[in-house]
Amino acid sequence: MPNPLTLVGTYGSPYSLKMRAVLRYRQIPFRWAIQGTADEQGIPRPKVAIIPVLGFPDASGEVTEVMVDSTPQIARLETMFRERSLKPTDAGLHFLDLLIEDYADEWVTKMMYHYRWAPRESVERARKLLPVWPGLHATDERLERMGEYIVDRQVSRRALVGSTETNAPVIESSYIRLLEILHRHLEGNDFLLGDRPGSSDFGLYGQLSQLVIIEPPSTDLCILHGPR
Ligand SMILES: N[C@@H](CCC(=O)N[C@@H](CS)C(=O)NCC(=O)O)C(=O)O
Repeated sequence: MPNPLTLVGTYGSPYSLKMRAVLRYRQIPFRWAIQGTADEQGIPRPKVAIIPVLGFPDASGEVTEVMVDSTPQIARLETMFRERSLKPTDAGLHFLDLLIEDYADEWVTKMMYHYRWAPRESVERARKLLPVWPGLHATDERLERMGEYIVDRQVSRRALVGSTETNAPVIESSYIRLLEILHRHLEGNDFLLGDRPGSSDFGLYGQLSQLVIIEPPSTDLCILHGPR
């Protein structure tokens, strides 16, 4: 068996869960390294400090190359592994698959950020939950400080991501429309575009892994408008 890849990410990161699901579906051996823990030791830092980081080992198993950005990561995996490919064979479907993946990565992520960092109850939940994943053994005081740091940073970046009072109605109605479309579509289909998943399924899964499980307001909307 080849040396496993490494995926650095965390549970509150939609793109990390997207890539973790891709690796699992494709049955590619990998090691899951939680960002900010000792798991990350020895893994080179990427030029752009974002997660997930995909690490490639040399012949000895040491991670010597890393890359970020989930769409090119998926493309790279397509060149390395043949089995259980995500790429549709039909060119038209391939285009649609990439388009919907991009919609998930670039637009649905605004819904995710908005529902996590705008409603007070979500912010309070994230304040308690997010620090625990990298800090399971941290003291209560440290968890509190980390929660404070994360909340201050993320809430102050809301406008940068597009979550403003002006945009809120657009983001929120778009989320409900997505839920309703998925609810109807999944009644008769297992996947978005055929009988096996493509990149778009994983892109949407990553964002929804947060929206419909972690944040209370968006989870409630999901139950109301599209529980499938
Ligand atoms: N386009 C990237 C986006 C990755 C991304 O935005 N990751 C977030 C976490 S989910 C991040 O690392 N943000 C940097 C930060 O918060 O400093 C991808 O598809 O992987």
